[in-house]
Amino acid sequence: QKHDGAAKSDNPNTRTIEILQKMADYYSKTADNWRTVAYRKAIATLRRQNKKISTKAEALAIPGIGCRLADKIEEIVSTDRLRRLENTDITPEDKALQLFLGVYGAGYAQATRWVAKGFRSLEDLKTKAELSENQKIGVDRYYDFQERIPREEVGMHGKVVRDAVHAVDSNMEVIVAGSYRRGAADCGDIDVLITKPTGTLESIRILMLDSVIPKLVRQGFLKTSLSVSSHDDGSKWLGASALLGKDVWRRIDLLFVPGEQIGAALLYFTGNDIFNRSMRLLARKKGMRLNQRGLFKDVLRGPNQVRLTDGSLVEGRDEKQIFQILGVPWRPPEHRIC
Ligand code: DCP
Ligand code: MG
Ligand code: MN
Repeated sequence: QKHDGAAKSDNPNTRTIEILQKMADYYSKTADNWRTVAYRKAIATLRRQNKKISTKAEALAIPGIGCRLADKIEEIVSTDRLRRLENTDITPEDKALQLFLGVYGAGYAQATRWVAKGFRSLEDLKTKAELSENQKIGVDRYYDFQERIPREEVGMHGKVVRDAVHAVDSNMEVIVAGSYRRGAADCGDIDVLITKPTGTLESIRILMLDSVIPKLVRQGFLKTSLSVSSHDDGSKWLGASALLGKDVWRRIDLLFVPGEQIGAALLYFTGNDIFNRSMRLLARKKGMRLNQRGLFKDVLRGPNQVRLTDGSLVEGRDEKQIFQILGVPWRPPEHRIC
């Protein structure tokens, strides 16, 4: 499902990677984070091999690939498929669960509850379930949100936002991050960072919420907002957008970033999530802390690694500096898939 720039078709393990990717996609939909991470790590490792891995023993010899994954790799290579993916005895409940997991705003717990109540189709949800506002939109626009967005269209949504922002302040910057910045051929959503070198979060938020967003709504580009959970700090606006004359809604995230945090925000919102996890871990090993607001030092930790203080800001504005301070060679966005 993911088609990031670094996928190499001349890799001898392409077919294995393709099938493992399907497994990873399946597990990520079932919210099985542990397996998703294991599969994605194995895929990244296989991408780096320049000879074909055919047997369990060969797979096991590679650090980061455990016993069960090694079994699966051998099965894929010798049979050109993976039974686990083609489970023939999929029950109607399984099918409904898979369907409901695709509803925007519905997690694993919610999807399971719907199945338990006897719902089996989107029509069932529409007519019989009590849906939140977000879930209603998620059901109505189910197939829109499921579709991958071609790279070119992501760029066009970015441009609409950029033009509207520049119309009120030409010193603002609008950067499309996420998988788009990593060079992906298609994206799951549109992640837009909105910043200004001298701007505070408050000033950017006021400008966006009072002026730019209402204008984009009137223009017919922004279709709806999707409410954010209660622990939102006011630094984002999530919703849906559509290009003029096209009735296909895309998920769009507008992220408001103070100028002094743009480097850390770029790093975070470019991802991917696994790469971010490894960078955060590295910072921690060096006694620092990395998040979307900055790189911090002198973070005091108590028993069980519980953080006692925020520490002091080391770098937030410059993405390259953050790599340098962490002692990591610069990696262009296209190479940030783990
Ligand atoms: N992110 C993260 N951890 C998460 C979710 C997100 O570190 N649990 C960061 C890394 C992501 C970025 O935010 O790259 C944007 O999140 P998306 O969910 O939009 O993911 P991508 O843009 O990478 O992929 P997609 O094409 O599916 O949108
Ligand atoms: Mg994205
Ligand atoms: Mn996003």
